[in-house]
Amino acid sequence: MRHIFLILFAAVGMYLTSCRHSNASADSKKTTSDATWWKEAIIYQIYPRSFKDSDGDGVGDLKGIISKLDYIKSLGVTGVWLNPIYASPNKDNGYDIADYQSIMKEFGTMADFDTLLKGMHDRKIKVFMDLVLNHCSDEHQWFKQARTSRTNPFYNYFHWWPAEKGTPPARWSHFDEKADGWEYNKATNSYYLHYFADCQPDLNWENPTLRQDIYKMMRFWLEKGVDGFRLDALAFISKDTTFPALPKEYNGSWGMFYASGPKLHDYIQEMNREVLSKYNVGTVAEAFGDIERVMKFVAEDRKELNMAYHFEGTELGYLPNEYKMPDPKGNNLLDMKRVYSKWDSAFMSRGWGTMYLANHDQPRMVTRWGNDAPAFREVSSKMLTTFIMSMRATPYYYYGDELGMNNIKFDKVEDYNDIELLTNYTQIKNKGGDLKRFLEGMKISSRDNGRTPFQWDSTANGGFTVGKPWLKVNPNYTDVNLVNQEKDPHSTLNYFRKMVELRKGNKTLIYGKYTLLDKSNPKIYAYTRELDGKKLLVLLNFSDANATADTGIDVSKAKILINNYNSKSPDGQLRPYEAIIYELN
Ligand code: TEU
Repeated sequence: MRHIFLILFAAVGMYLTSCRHSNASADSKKTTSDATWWKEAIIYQIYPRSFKDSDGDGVGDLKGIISKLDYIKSLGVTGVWLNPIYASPNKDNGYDIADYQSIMKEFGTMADFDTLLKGMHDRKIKVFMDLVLNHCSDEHQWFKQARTSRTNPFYNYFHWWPAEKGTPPARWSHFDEKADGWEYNKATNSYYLHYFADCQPDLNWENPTLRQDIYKMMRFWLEKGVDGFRLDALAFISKDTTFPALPKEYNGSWGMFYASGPKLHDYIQEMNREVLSKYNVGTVAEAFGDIERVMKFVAEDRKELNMAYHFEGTELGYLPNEYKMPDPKGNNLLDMKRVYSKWDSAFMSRGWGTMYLANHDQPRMVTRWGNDAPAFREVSSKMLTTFIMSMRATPYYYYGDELGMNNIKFDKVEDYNDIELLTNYTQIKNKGGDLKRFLEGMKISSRDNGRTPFQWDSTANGGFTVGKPWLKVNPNYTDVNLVNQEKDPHSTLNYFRKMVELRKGNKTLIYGKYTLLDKSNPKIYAYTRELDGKKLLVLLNFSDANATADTGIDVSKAKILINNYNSKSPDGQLRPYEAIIYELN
């Protein structure tokens, strides 16, 4: 949340060891012997709203996904994460859930879901559902009831501050124009808490009845056969319900405070005992915080969850104290190496990480981390794919990145849909801030850049819909589309498929020890992966110029496993955005 992550992660320096850190005893613990399917999985994230529209209403839907199951299978991925598909008024595109056990009407029906799940399973693809447990929609029956009276049994499903106690202690809200986390409700003469928009009231996890309802709902999906959950904003579910004034050390770092609820891990352990431990389920937490905190979600002995995101990588390259405003100096590869190496070493002996460069909260990876100029879009997309797929963490690969889809870069605020952008725009406008500068920055960082519809072919709207798409399709669909890329053996699409097969066939890429090389090279990210005597060398040129890696490794006799250029690399030099994986023995 906001720039606080930059502050959060600065605090973990002490925890770190050198990037070249090697810990033999820890390494030996992380071998294929503790393999589980979710460590070996390659997850493809689908934003259902933007994947494929089957009925012409301009919104993607489940039947649309069903019609593309063979395509998904053809990618070689082993799992799919669906962003929320539950009934929702869609103020935050499904992250405001009105009914956890029914399907959003724009997306279809429960029968469609069953067909989708079976279709995935028939193709040996696991399905991860997105679970939003910190808050629901103000249109959920629980809240509709709760807000009618203080004596309503659902009143305690939410957090309230009675007005007779005065104004509630300040809490910040992420999607609120006033940034105020409390909203007054007349019928109960009390304020309800919402860390996100005021239409997303926070659920009261203190209430055991609420918790049991949540667990029952989770069992409902698991009994249907879903294979995993991505747990949205989970770090925020526990609150100190005395609502003390924010402690000084959290002054400004709201997210860190929100992620420190006193009973957070009691709840997750209870969820594990009551639900997760009874199924072969994979779980991934949006687990905010530094390494110490994130580890609590996933350290095996704690019996909580399996995998965690860190946000430190995607927060790089922005100006401090300005939300998602790109630093004019651009990205600094040295920072990137430091962050990814640090998290690799954190997960070396405990827990398990995830590797992603994009998702529905991020812009397109090629624009942000590669180079979307025509000369480099394809090659830099392939290089980033190589990075994601060669790190020791489960890859989460975002739909459309296999085509090298890039940011749409809207000029006008009217083109945007995202509640986050629109809220921030209004805040800046109300303060008389520089809206032009804001919109320029958002061309790089806004979430809608990553939410434009999938580009299937060169027909109208990229073949996504025959209607009016809910969000504009990137006009480059006439060139950048699936049909074109299927025909081209060297397309970004076919490169992704190759990289998927390489990872699946190579335990070293999944479990092998990671060692950063040529640490201070500002252009090249180089590392080895080693397992059971096998050693791979990954070289990634993150720059638009030729560059030389100083790894001390002689590659003259090494076998090239993959290379994003179609011809052999000239000795000693990596071409712009070149990526090579060598097998060294
Ligand atoms: O995001 C969690 C979150 O804390 C957000 O502030 C996130 O950091 C921000 O969106 C980045 O731009 C999750 C979902 O991934 C997001 O799509 C939802 O909007 C949010 O929860 C509320 O449910």
